[in-house]
Amino acid sequence: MRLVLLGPPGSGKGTQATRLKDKLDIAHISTGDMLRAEIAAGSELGKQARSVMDAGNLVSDEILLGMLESRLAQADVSKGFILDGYPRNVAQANALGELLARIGQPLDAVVQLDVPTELLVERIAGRAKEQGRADDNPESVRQRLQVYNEQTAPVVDFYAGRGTLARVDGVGELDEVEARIHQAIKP
Ligand code: B4P
Repeated sequence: MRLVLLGPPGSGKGTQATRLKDKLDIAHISTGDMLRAEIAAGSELGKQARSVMDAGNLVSDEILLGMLESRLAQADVSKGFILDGYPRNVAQANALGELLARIGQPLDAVVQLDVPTELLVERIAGRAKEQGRADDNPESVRQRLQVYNEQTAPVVDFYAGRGTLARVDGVGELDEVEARIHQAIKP
């Protein structure tokens, strides 16, 4: 199974991807986690990404594509993968399509998690208290939501136009949302 999980910040992409990778025994590729690991390691890439992420903006397409290309070349990906956080704009969606065609691993499904904005803000505020993630402050969250509406929402239309999109209600208990995703991606 090769799956893309789409949704605004706080919609539960990371949360559900972690569950799905265990159940489906596939790789979980979170571009946000990969970038945070670069920051934690103090790499040059991490230094470039840090201020962009803290402000709630998107890191450059070029950096993301390079990162993704090397991740998709790793052995564990051959059993399938969930992409969590990529693509985040239409240029990334096109680049992903070309990359997957080149390596002969086309997508099986694209799932969009729908959650109302008030609930997104509430969930992220909850995580800010628990984990203190640098980009979970109110200003950055406002910017992340705006970036989502302007740049990532068109990606949903991109896949809807290709007939590969399933929309899933992301409101409810974690088990309920997970069950809806399994239902949506059933062959
Ligand atoms: P991400 O790490 O992808 O962060 P996110 O969009 O906020 O979603 P996340 O997956 O972490 O949260 P989730 O919804 O699971 O990106 C961070 C930054 O990295 C971006 O802003 C950007 O700068 C950069 N970046 C990443 N990918 C990029 C790309 N492709 N191009 C350019 N830049 C990129 O969960 C949020 C909270 O909700 C959690 O606390 C969770 O416990 C809670 N929650 C989840 N499901 C719930 C439910 N059903 N009920 C109640 N709470 C729930």
